[in-house]
Amino acid sequence: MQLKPLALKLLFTLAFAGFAAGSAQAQLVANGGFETGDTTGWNVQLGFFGLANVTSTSHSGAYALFFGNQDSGVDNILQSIATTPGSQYQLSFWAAASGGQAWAYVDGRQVLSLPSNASSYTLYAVNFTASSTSTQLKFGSAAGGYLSGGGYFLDDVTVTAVPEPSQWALMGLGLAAMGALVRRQRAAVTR
Ligand SMILES: [Ca+2]
Repeated sequence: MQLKPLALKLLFTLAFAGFAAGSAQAQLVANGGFETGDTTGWNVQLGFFGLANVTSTSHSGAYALFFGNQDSGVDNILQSIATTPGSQYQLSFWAAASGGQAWAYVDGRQVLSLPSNASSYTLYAVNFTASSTSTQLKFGSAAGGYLSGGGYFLDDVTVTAVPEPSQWALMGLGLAAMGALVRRQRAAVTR
């Protein structure tokens, strides 16, 4: 079947829109991988913060954050990100325990409690719905026992928007359009 130019143009438009919808899910966290070599983009509260700059202790890149107790309190690291009220987002990060405990919070609400025995890097993810134009992320860490020197490695913190159903439909159409274009091109080559 020969596609008419108008239909072809429509397919190109759909393919582009689909890809645009897919690529719109940008990372919202600044310095989520700590590759600046410091805590730029984050606010730190109390305690001891160090950056592990050995690749064997980072999940990716050259740096990871090491935080936890060298004191008797909980160390917190915070960042506020721009969000759309009512929209869904996914927070994900990699973390590894070094004898400590850690917790993740969204707008002050604890969303994850990390096990103190997960000593190899583990991917954690949780979805949340934004309630305002700014959402606060917070990670807290403390040792299992005070002054025992424990803590947590944290790396690759990301927040991305979860596509709305309409965006999924658009992405699906885009993929279908790309498939149709590829099939058409293959047919043209083999002719
Ligand atoms: Ca990193």
